[in-house]
Amino acid sequence: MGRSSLAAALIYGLLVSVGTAADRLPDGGVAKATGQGPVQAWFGRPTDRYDHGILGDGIEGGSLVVLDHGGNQHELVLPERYVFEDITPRLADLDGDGRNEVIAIRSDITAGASVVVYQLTAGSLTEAAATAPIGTRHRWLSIAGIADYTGDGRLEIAVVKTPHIGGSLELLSLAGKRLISLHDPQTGYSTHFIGSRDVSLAASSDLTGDGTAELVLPNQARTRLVVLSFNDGAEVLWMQDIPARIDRPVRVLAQRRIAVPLETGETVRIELPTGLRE
Ligand SMILES: [Ca+2]
Ligand SMILES: [Ca+2]
Repeated sequence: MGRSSLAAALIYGLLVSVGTAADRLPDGGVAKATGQGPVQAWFGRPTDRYDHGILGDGIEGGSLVVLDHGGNQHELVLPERYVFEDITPRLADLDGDGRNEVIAIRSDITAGASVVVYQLTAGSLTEAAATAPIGTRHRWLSIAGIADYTGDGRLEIAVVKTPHIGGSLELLSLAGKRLISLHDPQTGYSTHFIGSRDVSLAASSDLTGDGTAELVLPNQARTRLVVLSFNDGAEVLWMQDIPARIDRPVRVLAQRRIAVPLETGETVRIELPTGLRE
């Protein structure tokens, strides 16, 4: 092969590789899980067709790619009206059948973001359930966490809708083909700020030792940390003002110990009081 045809082949190779499943979203990660069904998941076919760019750049996912427990790869390519306005998909067995679901943030270019759940059935990825889009383009939501927040042994999805303009926290449960909201929305929270590649600043962990996860998240101004329980309706267990805005995801270091990264570059360590709830 001569130099020019080699160069042409290289250029052709580059061209055909753009937007294929082999291309992972540049800043996206690979979710991994044990169990049956999808055990790895990532976003593919990067696209700039949605002019929103609140997750650090204007490049969003155009497809969802999974590896199943048998090592087979499957891809779901979104229609042009959607993008995955997300970084890394989440894998969790929401209905307790031993097979993982894939949970993602999908935005409709004209109607904004929704939570979507996919299942791998009969060798193909299919939509199991989705929330209605927020209703307006450029309106996003943050998947704040996935855990058993209610103590019934099933996982819920904690979501903060429109975290940049007055966040509204909802707890979603997969019920058949629907994602139902378990409580009245709780306002005043934010788990994302514009430009951050951290889709959620929140942490989900059993902080009280009762066997059920609590949600630890910032308030709307990101200057206060709040611990919420959903054991018996949404209940604020604890809150504390923070000396600067929360800048990166909070981390639970031990049952009552939390690390809170601030925009100043410092990380504040907080010891929760005993007796939040026994
Ligand atoms: Ca399942
Ligand atoms: Ca639950």
